[in-house]
Amino acid sequence: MEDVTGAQLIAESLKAQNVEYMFGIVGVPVIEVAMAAQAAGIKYVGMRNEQAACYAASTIGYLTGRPGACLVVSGPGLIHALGGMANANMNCWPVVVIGGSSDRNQETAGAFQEFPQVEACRLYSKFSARPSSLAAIPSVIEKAVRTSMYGRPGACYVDIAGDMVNAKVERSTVRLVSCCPPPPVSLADHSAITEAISVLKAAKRPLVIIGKGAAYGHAEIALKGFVEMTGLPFLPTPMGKGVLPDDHPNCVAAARSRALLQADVVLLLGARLNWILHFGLPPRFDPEVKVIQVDLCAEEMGNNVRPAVALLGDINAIVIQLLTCVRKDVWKYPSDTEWWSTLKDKIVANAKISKALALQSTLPMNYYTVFHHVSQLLPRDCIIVSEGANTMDIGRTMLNNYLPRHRLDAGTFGTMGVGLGFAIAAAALERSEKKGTRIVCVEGDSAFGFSGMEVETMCRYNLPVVIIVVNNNGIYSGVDPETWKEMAKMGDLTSIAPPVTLLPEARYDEIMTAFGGRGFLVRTVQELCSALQVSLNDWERPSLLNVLIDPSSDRKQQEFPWLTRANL
Ligand code: TPP
Repeated sequence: MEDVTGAQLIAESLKAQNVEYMFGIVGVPVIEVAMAAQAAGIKYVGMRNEQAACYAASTIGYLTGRPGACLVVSGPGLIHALGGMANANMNCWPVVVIGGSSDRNQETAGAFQEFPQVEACRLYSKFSARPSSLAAIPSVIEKAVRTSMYGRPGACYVDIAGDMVNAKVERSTVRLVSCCPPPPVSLADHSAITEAISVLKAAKRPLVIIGKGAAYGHAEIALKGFVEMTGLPFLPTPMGKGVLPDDHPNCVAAARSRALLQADVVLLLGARLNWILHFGLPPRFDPEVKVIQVDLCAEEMGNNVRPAVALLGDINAIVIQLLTCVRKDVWKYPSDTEWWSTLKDKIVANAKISKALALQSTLPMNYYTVFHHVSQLLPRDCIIVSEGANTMDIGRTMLNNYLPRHRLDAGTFGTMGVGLGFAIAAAALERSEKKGTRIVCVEGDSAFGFSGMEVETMCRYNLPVVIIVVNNNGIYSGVDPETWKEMAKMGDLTSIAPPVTLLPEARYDEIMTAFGGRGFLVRTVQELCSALQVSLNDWERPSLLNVLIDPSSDRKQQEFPWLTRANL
């Protein structure tokens, strides 16, 4: 007869559900859970903050379609993870958080790190529960994994009381639940498909918007067929970038505002009409725009704009339905329309402005110069992780993606601090898949600071992430070292330093060298290119390029007043 502990049951249940990665921080009462996970064949990555651990675990969910696990201790450990759960839920990425909690016989007595964890997680998750016994663990874990993936994906929480971790039952009395299959695929109603095609055919200024739902739904092959067959212009959302390559002739990302403003029919694929798409409303959209909304979540239909046609179901399956329908009709949107000329003219004009800024040779460099040169050196198949305000916004327009699920950024929740956790998860996956994918993390200096200690995690596991900190000495902007010194002479900096400022020319590169990675201080184009080349050639350890730019560098002049910074 053999006994099995609560820790082992959690680990084996996760493994039975094909959960391959666990990110976390151990302590009482979960250290045995991490050890059991490794014994069960789950890869365990010890992180430096639970928030970053949860960002990492949810990235595994987004990239593979199966959740990663995040392991946290009770009270403060779980509370740190809530940020990651909220971010995953907002992004619709599957993740399962396992939280240790106080011993049951001490609950309400003021136990160590006691906190109402199951209740706290409800706001941040789709499912939050504590197994009532050791025997219930496998089914609760299966339900958490299944719920995280089915319907609209998101975060799930499983609580394990401290006294249950090392409690034992006879193995023969417990049954593991077999692996739950991927979510069932549902198709849109056939008549709605026909209607969608007739609305598209009647459009004068059609536009396809590709969201991260299309990336998550692996719709890339069908979408390529659909866009090429129909000849329609398309626009990716930030994480929809790469579902079709940014250099595809039908991509109108460089004319984004014009495309949104003047489109009369929008085919919305796996994207929500939230702040990222300006709610689908004027002044950013035509008030008469007809939206064909494709989403796997029924409740999403009609948010902010009533759709002309609602196609409910799996995005890949629906794009195949649409493609089958247009193939029968042999319909193509003409390439010589006024709409295409408007979009193409705008693309050329915008590219000219960006190029002029990129080729400025003054020092310190501006954002455009940095991104122009970085983009020349990045491999086409690299994963670009990006966060910051200007850094992310300008980076999105200057750094192309060519493959789906190869762009990870602050996302629907606009969360700063996600980058290093995302990069660690992507690098851990690359380590086992060995596809030769470089993970490049483009960070604002403020954004980097939120999870900066995770460079130790990268160094500890030899994860060869390349971090580029675009350092403008502040949040949105900063001041130069001389101005900072003058301010310090004038009085207490807490009274006079602009709240956006950070330490001028902070040596973020030395954080990386402190742990054994490569660090570079970069001021010129030449230094940038040589440091990036060296870093991209190193598969053994991480690198950090601390790129000092003009603290007053900004986005190029915007045509519309609403395009000045609003949200991030
Ligand atoms: N805290 C969190 C968790 N998320 C946020 N979005 C913010 C604060 C507010 N915020 C938006 S962007 C940003 C901050 C703090 C940082 C922008 O500075 P940086 O990363 O240096 O990029 P830059 O715009 O300077 O290029």
